[in-house]
Amino acid sequence: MFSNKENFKNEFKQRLIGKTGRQIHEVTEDDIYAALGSMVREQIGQNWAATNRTYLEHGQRQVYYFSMEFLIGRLLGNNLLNLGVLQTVREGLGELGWDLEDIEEQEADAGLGNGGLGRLAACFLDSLASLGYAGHGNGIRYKYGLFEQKIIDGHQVELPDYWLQKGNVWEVRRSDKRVNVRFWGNVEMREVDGKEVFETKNGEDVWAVPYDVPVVGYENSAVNTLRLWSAESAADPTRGFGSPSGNYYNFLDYKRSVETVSEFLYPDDSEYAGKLLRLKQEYFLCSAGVQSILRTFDKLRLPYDRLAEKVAIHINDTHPTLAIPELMRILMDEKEFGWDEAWEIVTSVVSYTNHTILSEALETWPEQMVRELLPRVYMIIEEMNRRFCASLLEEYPGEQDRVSRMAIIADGQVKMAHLAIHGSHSINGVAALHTDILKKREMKDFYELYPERFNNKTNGITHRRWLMHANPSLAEVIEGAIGSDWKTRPDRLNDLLAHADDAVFQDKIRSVKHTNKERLASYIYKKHGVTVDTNSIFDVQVKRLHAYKRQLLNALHIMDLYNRIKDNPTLDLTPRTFIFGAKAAPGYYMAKQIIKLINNIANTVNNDPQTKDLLNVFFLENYSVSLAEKIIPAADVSEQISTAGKEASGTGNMKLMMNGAVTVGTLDGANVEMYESLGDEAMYLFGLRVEEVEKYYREGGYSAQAIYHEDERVKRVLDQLIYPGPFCQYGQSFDPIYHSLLSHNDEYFVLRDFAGYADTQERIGMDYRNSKEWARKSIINIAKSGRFAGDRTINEYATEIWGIKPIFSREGVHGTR
Ligand code: 26Q
Repeated sequence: MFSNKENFKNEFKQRLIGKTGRQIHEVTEDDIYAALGSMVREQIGQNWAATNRTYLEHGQRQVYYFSMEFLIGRLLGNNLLNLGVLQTVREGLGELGWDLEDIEEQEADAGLGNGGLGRLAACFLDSLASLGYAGHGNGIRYKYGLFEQKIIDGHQVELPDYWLQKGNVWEVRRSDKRVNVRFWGNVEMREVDGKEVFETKNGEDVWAVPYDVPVVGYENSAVNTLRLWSAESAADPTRGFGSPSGNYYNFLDYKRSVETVSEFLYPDDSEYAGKLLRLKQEYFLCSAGVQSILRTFDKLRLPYDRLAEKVAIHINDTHPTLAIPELMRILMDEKEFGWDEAWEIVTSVVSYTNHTILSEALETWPEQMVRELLPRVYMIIEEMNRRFCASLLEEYPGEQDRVSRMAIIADGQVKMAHLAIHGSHSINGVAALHTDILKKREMKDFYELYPERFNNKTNGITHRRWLMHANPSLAEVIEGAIGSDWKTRPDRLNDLLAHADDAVFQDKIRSVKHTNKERLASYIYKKHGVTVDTNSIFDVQVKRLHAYKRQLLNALHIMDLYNRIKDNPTLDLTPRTFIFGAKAAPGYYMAKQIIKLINNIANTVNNDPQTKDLLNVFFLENYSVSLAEKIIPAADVSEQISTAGKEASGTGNMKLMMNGAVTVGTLDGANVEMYESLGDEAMYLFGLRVEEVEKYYREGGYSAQAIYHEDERVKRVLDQLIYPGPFCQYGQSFDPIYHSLLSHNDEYFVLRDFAGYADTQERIGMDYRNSKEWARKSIINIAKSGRFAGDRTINEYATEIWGIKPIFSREGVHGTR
């Protein structure tokens, strides 16, 4: 089908006509997308079946990555790239008069995630397949992904994201592989041959129906599976629905209520809220996933005590922790294992990644909710807790305090992190600093108990999507300089260092950046009707909106720049375009205020004749994977300015670095490791260090008020938050922001870091003028970004946590058992 351009064109035209029943000049871009998508899907299908057969025959351990989120974005372009037919298709379509990029735009983003954690899962799937590992995803097929964001009058408005509206060419519904998930009910115990046997009766049964999405490896013919579960009613409409007249409506109500389980993705809130439906979702994912894994394992006809040889389950944060008691339940209640043997199997199978430091975000569930919704699972958790506490008391005689701190159930809450740590053989953080904080502070007790379980796996991103696909012109320039080895060995990007001072190469890098900036500028023009100066610095902050990420620091600094220009219209500033993209959780009031503030700032600075040539601000609505692919290649400056100690890793920092943006950042998360590679010549550091932040928290001694009174510039911008003026017109005011900084003493040290940030930004503005030096910094960033490729990360997980080896390679399949 894709063997060469002519074949492709012929086959494609025929299908297009066959599929639409229209003549070639009548088809729409939608038709073209659908036809191309189904053709690519078919091509993948061949390899998909073969891959599954190979894995079964090979008999090696397979990894299942359990995650409530897979933020995969669009698949057409990436699948074409990984199949190795992108060029053929782009040219073929071009000759037929169509632009592949426009066709790609027809695909809805699969926005099944909030941000970093969900996107990481998607990057990992790409690396797993591309490195030839047998590693699959297990998630939920939400009918509605993360909300679509509109900005109306500067405010965020949320709309439902019905991404399946036009259908989804990539998924295959597998009704034959559905499994039953049971909620509620009561546990009955019987004695059979002197053994206690448990069964849940009168429960509510829900079908979990899998929709499989192929995950295509890069030019290695491997196709792994992302299995997404959808909830369907398992009830028989002819039975048990009240009075004869009420049956039908009762049934429909019931059906709808059951199907809400996979209806929508919960937005990540700043504080953890224990919602029943979310708990249902988590159990639904875990129970369906575990059952499906065991079915596959059954094909091997091996005893269950060998499960861990063949299966690894990795849980993405604590959200899928119920996989632990669920696997215990099945092993004991259905496979007749005793507690100790089952426990040994479970802990050998499961490993866990932590992604959060913020204690208010740690997941806990009311004990009673778990007991009622999942009675048998609750019994198992209770027994785990009993045994765990008893063993702790033995380990630490007399230390009742420590035991209470570490308990899995305490104060009427089930603590998911404790459950996850106790039930896993490996616990990892996502950047060196983060893992360190887990060991020394957040999970200190557990680290003392299980030191061998803790390890670090610094995050990484897929260079295939974030460089080769999102920034093809940069990929081409890189290839021109160092060949194409880096495409399968991203660490080889390092070879670019030899070209950092090469004036011709610098020119090429600059010109690629400029082209990308023009592309983004035309997007902005379409959206905002404003012409952007592409010679200005494109300064980008794109990420979820959170207080700790400090979009507010960036915003206050822009207000200050505005003030300085107004005071001195001839101020010598390098023109800048500040670009924001961020969704706020719908219930996160402060975050929404910050969005409104940024939009007010944009309105003022973009329209003031004195500032508009020096300062522009754009808040681009609906930040998503596909918008990221447009923004990131165009960035000159990358804002990674979280309060030190708060950002577990960050991954946007890596994407921007790989695309040649220069970071202004704090020593937080993976920035620390970026700085180790880049040093001061290629990265701009500022702000408090973690130890200083901790010291302030411990000892007090920070006064936001004092800074307000001492620093005139700070005082002025803060006053502008509440008094009528350029940023608060028509009686608006940002009281809550103002008070969070002054009355509540600025929890995230925005004011404390303000001066350092402003000075650093000033330096950036001046340095940017030296275009040779700037290009050099940019090249060093690209060169050193190989360390942050997901392939490196996945190889570490594979060898150090999962104990697996690649099965597919570009040369073929590795030896069978
Ligand atoms: C939990 C319960 C109920 C509803 C929502 C949630 C929920 C959902 C998503 C809680 C947290 C999240 C997402 C967290 C997240 O994205 N963390 C980020 O993970 C990245 C990948 O490791 C890191 O790079 C970031 O530093 C970290 O913030």
